[in-house]
Amino acid sequence: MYSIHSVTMYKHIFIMLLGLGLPLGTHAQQKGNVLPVKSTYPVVPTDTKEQILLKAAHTVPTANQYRALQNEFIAFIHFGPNTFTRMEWGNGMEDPKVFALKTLDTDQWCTSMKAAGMKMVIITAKHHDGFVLWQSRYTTHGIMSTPYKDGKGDILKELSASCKKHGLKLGVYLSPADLYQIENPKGLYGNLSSHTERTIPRVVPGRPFANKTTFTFKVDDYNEYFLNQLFELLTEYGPIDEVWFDGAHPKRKGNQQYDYLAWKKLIQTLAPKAVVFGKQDIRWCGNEDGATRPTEWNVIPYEQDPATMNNFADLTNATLGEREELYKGKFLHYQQAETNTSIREGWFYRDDTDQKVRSVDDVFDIYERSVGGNSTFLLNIPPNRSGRFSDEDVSVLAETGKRITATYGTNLFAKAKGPAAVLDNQAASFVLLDKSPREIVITTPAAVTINRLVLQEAVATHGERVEKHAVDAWIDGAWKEIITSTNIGYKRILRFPEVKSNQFRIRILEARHTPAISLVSAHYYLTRPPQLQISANAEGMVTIAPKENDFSWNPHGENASMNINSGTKIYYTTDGTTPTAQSTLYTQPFLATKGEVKAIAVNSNGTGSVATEMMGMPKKSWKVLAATKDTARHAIALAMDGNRKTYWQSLTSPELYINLDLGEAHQLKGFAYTPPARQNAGLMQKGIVKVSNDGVTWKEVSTFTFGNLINDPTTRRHFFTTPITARYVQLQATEIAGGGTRVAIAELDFFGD
Ligand code: FUL
Repeated sequence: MYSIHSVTMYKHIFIMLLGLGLPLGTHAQQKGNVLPVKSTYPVVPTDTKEQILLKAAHTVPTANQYRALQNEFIAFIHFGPNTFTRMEWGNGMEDPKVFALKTLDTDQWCTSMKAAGMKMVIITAKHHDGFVLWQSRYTTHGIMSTPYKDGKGDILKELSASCKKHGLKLGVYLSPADLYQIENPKGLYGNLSSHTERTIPRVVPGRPFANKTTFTFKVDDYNEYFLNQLFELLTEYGPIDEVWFDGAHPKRKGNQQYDYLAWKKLIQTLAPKAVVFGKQDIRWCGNEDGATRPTEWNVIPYEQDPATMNNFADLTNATLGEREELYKGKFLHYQQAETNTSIREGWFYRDDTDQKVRSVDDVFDIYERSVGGNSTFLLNIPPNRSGRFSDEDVSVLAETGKRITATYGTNLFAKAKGPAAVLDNQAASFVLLDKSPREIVITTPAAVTINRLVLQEAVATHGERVEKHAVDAWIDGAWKEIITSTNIGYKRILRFPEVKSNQFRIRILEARHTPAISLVSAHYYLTRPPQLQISANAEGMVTIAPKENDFSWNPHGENASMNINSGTKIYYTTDGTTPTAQSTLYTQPFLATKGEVKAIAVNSNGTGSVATEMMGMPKKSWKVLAATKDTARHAIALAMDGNRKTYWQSLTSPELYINLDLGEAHQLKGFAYTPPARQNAGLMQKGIVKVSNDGVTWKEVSTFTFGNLINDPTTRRHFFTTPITARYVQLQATEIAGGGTRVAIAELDFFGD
């Protein structure tokens, strides 16, 4: 049961909640609130758990934070000397001329970002190496000392102009860590200068500022340098909507401290609409992988008042913001998470051959988990050495944008009946679930098929309150629960196998206070039968799952295709016949130690291609009799652990071999060699197979050749002309791809009887 409200409908004078002993406020109150809303709530020692929870339920984003939440999907640009040196972290001693940029197309960046549906771009104006991308008055270590436009170029100016043209907001990353200022003899970082009064901006003859604001701060040399640069960035490049302070430090010096409160004063004066990342406004989600917490709370406990804090630690614990955590806080503070990761393996561009790009499935999945998980998705796209986004990145952005529009651009509840305040697509209107049962029923004029539901709470006026909820669909004359989930907050995207109905019900199962729901919309994601991958562990248990993206930088551990294509069914055969929807339904790993497993993925939009894998015999009773000595990190057991991501790598040796005891005699038809996918030292290009009956005397039975392993490091199979019966087998590498004197095996399989 609910009542419908809009922010202007109810203006009550706050009445103290008797019994709770909470402070009397005089603010105009929203219906559904029993306390004034604040972005930071102090907790007093006498507060009970209930009072703390109530305060948490009245902790809301500031106007700036709320605008930032509404951006949802934003871009990151890492660009600088590292783009040319192919490093992830520079050392600050690079000659600026290594930044050999000849062309730059910031319009192309913006067009691509817009196509993805991004609303803002944050650029590394200065990364840890200290090189600046703009025409700073306060250093020569930057774009002014490069050949680009004869030292007159200004990347930030070009980007800012493109952002205006394409309607994107702009943010700046200014690294507090500064290796140039550490390493150069006249560097200011950690130079032990004293804190004295300094006027910001420092006057530079012949380079006046149009903005005449000045500040006086008692700071040291490096903080003055930093403030001067912030002044330039915040006054000369149009409105800046986010200032990004990274916490990483490749090196430190002189116990350099940062006077963040001075930086904050400057930011709040010059860019009053900007949010600050890494400080009071926005926090790091805790990883760079694109991993998300299943429940992301934006109301966070603090030991001190964030308004006066100078240092903000990273908050990486999984239970952040849960009830038990809140009870420990001295302040409750609204601080949203940004889920930041890169579209490429690494933050900086390296190349278009080895550096992999995330698949569309992966980016779309992270989008749904982050934006639909109460956080903002900050995706890095590193421009290449021609000053452009590479083609693959452009196409992934475009395709992701298409999927977002195709899915979320159409609301299948547009013509539905139900509480108007949640169906009107207006964030300001909401439904208060202040009576039992706390539920919302929505009826569509005709049945709709959906597999996504979007829910939003009125966080700006009522904070985040829902802790647990469920969705039902009316099917065959009864309510059927289709999904349950935890919090909602700014936005929750629910994903479930498709369901067809004309009636849906949202039930709030647990909440911190009266829930205020501002939006419910329904969507259909066109699922695509994913490409499948069949794999077996050392015991021969076979798993069939959507193929994982070949992207090995900071793995997030999610199976993107599985996540976004829920409702897909997998069917398989083990007798070599082509599987159909009538074949065995895959529900759990099964044993198969010979022959071929074939599988298909089927959903309402079709059938995917057939995946085939030849199954090897179980490896659990194998023993290594002798082999070339292995490296400590890549032990020989990794060649037979059923995991193709791990590998054996030997030391260099004139003899590269492995002698195996298969436990008992088998009739062997052949073997499969899976080389390591990610490193190419030791790939077996040619070799000999020998067998033995005692493990001592060996007889050569076959030779093999595998071509093009470096470019195509996929599993290779070799079959013997006639089956061989043996208990002991030796594989000897006689030629390594690209030369070399070590051998590497990710997985070895023998095909037997
Ligand atoms: C990290 C930095 O060290 C990386 O280079 C990158 O800028 C990333 C976004 O933040 O802390």
